Amino acid sequence: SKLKQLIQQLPKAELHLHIEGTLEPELMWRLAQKHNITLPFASVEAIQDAYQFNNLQSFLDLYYQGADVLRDEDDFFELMWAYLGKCHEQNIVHTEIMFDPQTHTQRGITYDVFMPGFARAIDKAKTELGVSVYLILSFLRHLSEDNAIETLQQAQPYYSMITAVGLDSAELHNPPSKFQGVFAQAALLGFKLVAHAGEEGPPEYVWEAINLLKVDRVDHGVRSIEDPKLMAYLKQHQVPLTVCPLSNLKLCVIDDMREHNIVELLNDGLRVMVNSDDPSYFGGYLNENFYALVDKLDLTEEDTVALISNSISASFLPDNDKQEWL
Ligand code: ES4
Ligand code: ZN
Repeated sequence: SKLKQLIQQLPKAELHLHIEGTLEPELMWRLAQKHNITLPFASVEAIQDAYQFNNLQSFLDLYYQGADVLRDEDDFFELMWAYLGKCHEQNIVHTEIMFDPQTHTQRGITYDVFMPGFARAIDKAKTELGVSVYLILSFLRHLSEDNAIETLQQAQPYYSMITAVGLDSAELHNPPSKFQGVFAQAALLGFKLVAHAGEEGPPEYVWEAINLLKVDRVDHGVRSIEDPKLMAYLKQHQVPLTVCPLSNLKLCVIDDMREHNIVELLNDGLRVMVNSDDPSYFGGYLNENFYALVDKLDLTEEDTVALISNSISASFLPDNDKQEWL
């Protein structure tokens, strides 16, 4: 359709993407063979068939298991290079990518393995594809704050590659308040701040991310709609919400895409945009997330342009660079 062509053609930014969530079954299979790892799957198709989730935790279990095939620098290069190629195909001109250091350090893979792999792919994408890339170091919230502090310290040789810190993994029972100390440290080091909140967790967690962690953006935040005072605050301060439609559907945050509240949030004046989160696991990259909205919601051309313009304006690019795309 004309609207889908517009979505494909417009220059876009992606602000909520976990690099470990771009690991396609084919690459997982190939890396398992390369490293002599026995997967609990009989084929690439069996991996794909296992991607049916009831909630966030049932997904995270497979996501951490999948990431175990990433062992050497070349693996991290290949993972990053494949995603940045997708960005080029989909006219994503700028992307702010989360990576989970603890997913790797916990199994003995150190920063000096994954960071040089990422750096090589990012440099190649800048020169060969013209894609602009920022990195967000994301802490696993099911682990302790002390472990997060140690993880931030271990990243020190790579601070110049990192724009922001984030907070992901199991939201329920791991509120933002648990990470106040490490976020304060990261702010002092000059990092921008983001946190997942209001995905499965209540609006109170969004308030904590804003008031205690002092985040610049909220990842997901779709449950904010349950709290009118919070909605008024998000509108007044134009706090960006990085919404992920196919993710919300696959993790049963909603039962049907026709129930998704992204258009309501947009029409209420909130700064929302579309993102793919973990595209390999949730069945689509950025454009497919837009197409799902076009197919199931009454998304207008005006809505589409507003969502895409929000993706640029809510990025951490300097104002001069944003202007080029707005
Ligand atoms: C995640 Cl969808 C989602 N939520 C929380 N943590 C995550 N890590 C990777 N994807
Ligand atoms: Zn996420």
